[in-house]
Amino acid sequence: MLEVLGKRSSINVRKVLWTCAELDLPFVQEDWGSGFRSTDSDAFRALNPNALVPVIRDGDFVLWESNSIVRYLANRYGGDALYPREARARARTDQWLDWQASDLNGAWRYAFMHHVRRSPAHRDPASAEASLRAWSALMAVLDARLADTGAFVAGPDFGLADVALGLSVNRWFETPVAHPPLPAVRAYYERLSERPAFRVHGRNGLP
Ligand SMILES: N[C@@H](CCC(=O)N[C@@H](CS)C(=O)NCC(=O)O)C(=O)O
Repeated sequence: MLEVLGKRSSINVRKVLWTCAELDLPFVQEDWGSGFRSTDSDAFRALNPNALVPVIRDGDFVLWESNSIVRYLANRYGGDALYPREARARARTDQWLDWQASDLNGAWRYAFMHHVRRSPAHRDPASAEASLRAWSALMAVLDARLADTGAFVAGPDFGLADVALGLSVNRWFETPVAHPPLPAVRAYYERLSERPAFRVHGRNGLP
């Protein structure tokens, strides 16, 4: 059976758990990462040299990097459901998945570590403010896109881009800062909340 290594509180592990739930895919999950089993061991690094979660094991196939994992699972087990095969539809999904992993992730990091994790290494208020400004600007980009589709990130249908960005939107609302009004993002958050798997793995009180 598919094994998911990583703690349930990690935003990147939650992408994998949510995708499995959307695909009705049976799996076993083990808590790895800070606060649980340490990933800083030769045995874990043999699975992922970055010592990060999530990692999956599917038979003898081991894979790390959350967005690559969800693509693999949808490709192998999802048919056309979450990751369309048609070239342009797939490219649109990839565009938003890559944007989440690169630009959006990079923008929020300092503000999130400052306001939520209260990290000693992220105490500088000016850096937190700059990060929040960058994060808000990208959330406005997402808001414009969602106002355009009136539904999901890649278009009218729910898919993998929503797994990555739904969790990002949840993090945005769960971060205790003043949120500029982004009506399409707010409506999207409510739309996603109609999905039982999002309520379990996404909007579950964790940032
Ligand atoms: N780009 C990686 C990032 C993975 C990552 O940063 N994972 C964090 C948890 S969200 C982690 O493993 N932190 C170290 C730990 O918890 O021990 C991915 O998307 O999978």
